[in-house]
Amino acid sequence: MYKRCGVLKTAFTFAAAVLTAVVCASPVEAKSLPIWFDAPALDWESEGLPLGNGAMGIVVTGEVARETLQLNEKTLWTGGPGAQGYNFGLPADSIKQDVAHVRQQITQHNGIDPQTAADKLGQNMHGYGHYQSFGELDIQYNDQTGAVSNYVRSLDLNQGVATVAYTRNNTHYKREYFVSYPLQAAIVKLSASNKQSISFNLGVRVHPNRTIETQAKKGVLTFSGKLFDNNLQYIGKVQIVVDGGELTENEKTGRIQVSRANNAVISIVAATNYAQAYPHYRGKLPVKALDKNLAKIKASDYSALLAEHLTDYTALFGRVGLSLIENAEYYLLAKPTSELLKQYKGEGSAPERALEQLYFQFGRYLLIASSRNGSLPANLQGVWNNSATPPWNADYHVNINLQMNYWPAQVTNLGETALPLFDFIDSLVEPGKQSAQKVFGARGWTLFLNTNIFGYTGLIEWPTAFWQPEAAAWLAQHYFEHYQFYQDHTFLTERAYPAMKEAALFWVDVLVADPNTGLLVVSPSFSPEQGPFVNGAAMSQQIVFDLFTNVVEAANLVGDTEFKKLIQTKLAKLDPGTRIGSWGQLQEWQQDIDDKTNTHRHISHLFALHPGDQISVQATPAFAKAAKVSLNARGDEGTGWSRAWKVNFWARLLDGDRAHKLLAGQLMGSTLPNLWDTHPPFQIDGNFGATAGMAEMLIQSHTGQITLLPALPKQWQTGAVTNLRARGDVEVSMRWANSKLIDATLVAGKSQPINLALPNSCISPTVKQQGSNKNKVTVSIANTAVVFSATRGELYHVTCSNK
Ligand code: FUC
Repeated sequence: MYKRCGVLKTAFTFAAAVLTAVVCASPVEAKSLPIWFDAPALDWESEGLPLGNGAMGIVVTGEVARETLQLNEKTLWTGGPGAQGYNFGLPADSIKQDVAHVRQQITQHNGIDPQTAADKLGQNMHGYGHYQSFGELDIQYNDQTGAVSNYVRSLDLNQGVATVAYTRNNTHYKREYFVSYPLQAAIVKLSASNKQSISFNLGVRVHPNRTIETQAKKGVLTFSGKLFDNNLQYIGKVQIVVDGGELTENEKTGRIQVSRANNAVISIVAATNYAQAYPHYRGKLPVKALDKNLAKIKASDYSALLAEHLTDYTALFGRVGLSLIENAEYYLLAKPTSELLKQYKGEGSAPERALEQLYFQFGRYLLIASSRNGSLPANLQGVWNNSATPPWNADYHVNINLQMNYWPAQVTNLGETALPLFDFIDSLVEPGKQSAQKVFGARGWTLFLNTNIFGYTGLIEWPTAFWQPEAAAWLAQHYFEHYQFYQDHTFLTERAYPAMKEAALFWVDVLVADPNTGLLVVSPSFSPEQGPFVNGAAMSQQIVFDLFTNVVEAANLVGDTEFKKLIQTKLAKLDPGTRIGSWGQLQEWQQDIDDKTNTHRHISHLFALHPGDQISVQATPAFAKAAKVSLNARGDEGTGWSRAWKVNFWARLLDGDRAHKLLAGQLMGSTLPNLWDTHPPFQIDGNFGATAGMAEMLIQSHTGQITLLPALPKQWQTGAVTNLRARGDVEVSMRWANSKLIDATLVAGKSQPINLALPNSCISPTVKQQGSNKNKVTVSIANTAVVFSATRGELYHVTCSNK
């Protein structure tokens, strides 16, 4: 499934960008893509360097004398079964009457306020829980005296490896960190320029909300226990293998002492007895699997462990290269990243373009590090959390946040990272059916504002956010998009369609005829996270429209004719949620009540523009114009994720300069020194949203055409990108200079007609099949649209002769 153009790193020599070169076929030497500091982190949140393998995460703060290495394992949560009062958020049966009552009140009063609705429908949360920090390694180094010089703490995105290096007492110390997906372990190597220089004392700390037993034996420190809240069991093992020196365990303190080793390899494995299985969510502690991994690590050379990690990691990360400036590495190495960020103004200078390039790839890096097959999906903080009570529980909010986490997955060619999302969605279907039944007496499945890892699909009490029954429909969009980008029919039939169909079934039962228009609407409906409870707010309608449209297409592909017909009938009667109001705006509600001065961070009524495809400049210009009016009124400020969403909106409106302005605003106003997005506080969705937005500036494929460089900002005059992905299972690489496309290469995973929309500056485009005797492919060219028939696996080279 993942093949074709070789690994191409980000540096790209523009001098060599001759027209005849094929981008895919010219890999350049791997260079580092670093986020770095010249000091240890003073603050975990803003200066820590994150590493992860989806299931586990560590944050490198790199203190010199006494290092705290913070650990995460994604299934360690309080709450859920076993926690007091946990009921999946399911309300009493009487709620069905309450829903009917609220619906009737809405119609009678033309909308009601959220507090009144929440008084009827809101529920107190019981036993919802929080994502937990797994613990901290406490490493006290013996070399405590003497000045420290040449300190560097860095994370190389090209390798997924972090390093801490410094000199003290004429010895150069180096610590190297990575989290291996193949071995499911975090690995740290401590080494030094002089022999016998590695001496330290290692222990663990955990939050006091759990029991802990520690045991130090045979070079392994085991810590295990149970969370008080829900009795979830956890176990962590820290194995130390030394070269030379002496290793002693202290049974009493549960610490391990290493003295005068030449180097040491510390490996950490961790697990809980959580299982992603409704309704109990418990399995067995996989102690044997942990021991097996530690044994493998012990039997291997460190270099082999690292090589295995690099092979695994670069296969994903290396797929897409972006170059916005020649020799970006030079600028990235010239100053610590936080300095580059401080000086950033979004003016397109060389260091700024290098930083943007880094920031784009950081989103891809974070997705690989926090979402790999077999783990839970990336939560509000990915996989990184150092608290027992993190903001918003570090959960899964589904009125934008979880969805935004996965926006870059398809277009930046990391489809595998979405697999945890699909496992998660599947695991929500069963409890979601209970909610659909309980709250609405409906078939299908649903959930509302937020969920945990224990199938919470019910309601909470927060008046201005709790009601969002469209969440399942929105999540189902990801299923269909994955199919569109990868064209995997088995995935569509076996995974995507069943969940999409159940989500649609819910709306077949729940939509009601609007008393004013007679059209089918969602009621009660609430536009996140403001305004009144109404019939048919724009976002509710647009999400259902998106789901139904996708289900019709999917039903057609899988041959479910009956259901397709049913949904088509519903679709014909559905209020599409797109109305233009008195000041030219796209209405957020059925009534024309939008306030021009409203700058709320949620821009829900533009769902149809992005991530939906109901509105586009090409197909629905009047609505696109109205969306622009709304977006201008909302302004260019916002929380981290809100700015990121706006990058995507402006890209879809084909306004690259404005998209860049939003991106610059995000870097200047919503980005921490370690490049994590801040809401505030740290919330990872904005990282993912911004990376997706940057990709959307370079390629779009939601209109049935593949549009190249649809929203290129003036700051990105020259650049190259490799192997972005378009719908239809097509990989696209491009180069451009003087803001004009030079050439592009395309490889399709299946034979199909390709419809390319080229930038206006591309005069007399040609298409050639690489390696073919034929000079040109049969193309039809109308204006700047190029249509040609692509054969599976063949490489097509498109060139422009730019004037
Ligand atoms: C939604 C947003 C908030 C925050 C929270 C986690 O409710 O409105 O801004 O991002 O999710």
